[in-house]
Amino acid sequence: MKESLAEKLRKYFIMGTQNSKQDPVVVLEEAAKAGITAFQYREKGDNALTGARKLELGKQLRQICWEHDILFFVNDDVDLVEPLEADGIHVGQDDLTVQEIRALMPDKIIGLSVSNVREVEQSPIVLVDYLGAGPIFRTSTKTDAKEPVGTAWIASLRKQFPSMPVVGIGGISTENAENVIQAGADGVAVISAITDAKDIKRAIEYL
Ligand code: TZP
Ligand code: MG
Repeated sequence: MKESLAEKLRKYFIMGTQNSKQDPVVVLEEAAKAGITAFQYREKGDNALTGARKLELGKQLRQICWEHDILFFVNDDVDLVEPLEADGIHVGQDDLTVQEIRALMPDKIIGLSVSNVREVEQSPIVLVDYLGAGPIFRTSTKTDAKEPVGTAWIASLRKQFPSMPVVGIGGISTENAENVIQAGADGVAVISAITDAKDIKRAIEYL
């Protein structure tokens, strides 16, 4: 890989079947052509795919990422990392611990969500490869999202961890993405800014 991890996290698209009225394969194809740099496969909620169907869709999405040199992450599901040959896994505070995942996968990229100082203090940051910071702005995509923390949280993490890749997440749009980068983030992680875009190509250009 020529670019650094931080550079490869610049435009980070997250999606599962719950996020898109269109076929996720079609949406990811379009997003990949338009220049996303990372992708996270995140099946969540009541109608989320499981088992063989989750794996099957994952393979299709994974293939697109290979073809376009896009980093491919799995959300939470450690059992899917090897079958999909994912580059890494992203976890939150309530998932399998970073210590457990690192022990299982010494060479995979691990991303961890942190929303406040307490979560940072209780996390083994040295075992993590990048941080997801948020929700930065209010979002209706994640029903159990915490209160927005604003771009100040990015600035705070950047100061505490000068060389740790940080991506902002939550309510990030073509209008406010620049503020997130200005605050010190290496990238923006988005769902609806892409899945709900009238023009995906244009949206990604402006992120
Ligand atoms: N984690 C924190 S906010 C969020 C996740 C997965 C949802 C982001 O969705 P959107 O549509 O980009 O606000
Ligand atoms: Mg999780």
